[in-house]
Amino acid sequence: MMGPETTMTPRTTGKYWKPSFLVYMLLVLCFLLIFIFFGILLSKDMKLSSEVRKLQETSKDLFPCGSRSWEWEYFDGRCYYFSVEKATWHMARSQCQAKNSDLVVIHHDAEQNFLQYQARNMLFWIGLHDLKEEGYWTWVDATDYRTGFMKWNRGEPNDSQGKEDCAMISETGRWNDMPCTSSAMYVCEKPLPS
Ligand code: 2F8
Ligand code: CA
Repeated sequence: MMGPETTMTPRTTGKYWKPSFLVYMLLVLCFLLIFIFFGILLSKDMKLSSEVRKLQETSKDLFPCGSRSWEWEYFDGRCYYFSVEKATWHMARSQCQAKNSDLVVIHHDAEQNFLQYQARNMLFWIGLHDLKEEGYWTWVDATDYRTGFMKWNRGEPNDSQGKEDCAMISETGRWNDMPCTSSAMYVCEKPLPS
C-alpha cells in the first residue's frame, strides 16, 4: 500500500517552482550578457566610424585630389593626370573629358616646371592646337594664346611637312607641334574636387 506521500505529484510538492525560477534567472542573465555584448560592439563601431571620419579629414589635406584617386597629382590648386597609355591628340582629349577634365592648359613657368619634371623627358599631349586655322594656336579653354605663356622648343612650332597641328611636351620638356594623329601620352587637368 502506498501512503499519501508517495502518491503526491511534483506540482503539488512545488518541485517545478525552483527549476523554472532558475531558468528564468538564467534567461535574464543571458539577455543581459547579449545586451552588454552588443552594446560593446556598437560603441566600438561608433569609435571606428569616428576614427575613419577623422582619417578622411586628414587625407583631404594630404591628398587634395582625392585619397582614392591616386593617379591624380596635386599642384598649386589643381589636379593633373599623367596617362600611362598613348593616344592620338583627339583620343587623349576624349579620355580627359571622360575623367571630367580636359587636356592641360599651361599658364606659367611654375606649372611648366612641374609638368616638365613629371614628364621625365617623355612625350605628353597638351591642350594646345591650331586645327581651325594654320598658325592660329588655341588653348582648349578660353585662355588667350597670344598674350599667354609659351615654352616652345627653338624653331617650333614649325608645322613640319604641313601636318603638325597639335602641341606636346617634347623630350626637352619644352613644346613641339606634331601631327595630331601621332601617338603620345597625355596630361589631363581639372580643378580641385569640391
Ligand atoms: O617628328 C616630327 C618632328 O621631328 C623633329 O623633331 C624630332 C622636328 N624638329 C626639328 O626639326 C628641330 C619637329 O619639329 C617635328 O615635329
Ligand atoms: Ca614641330
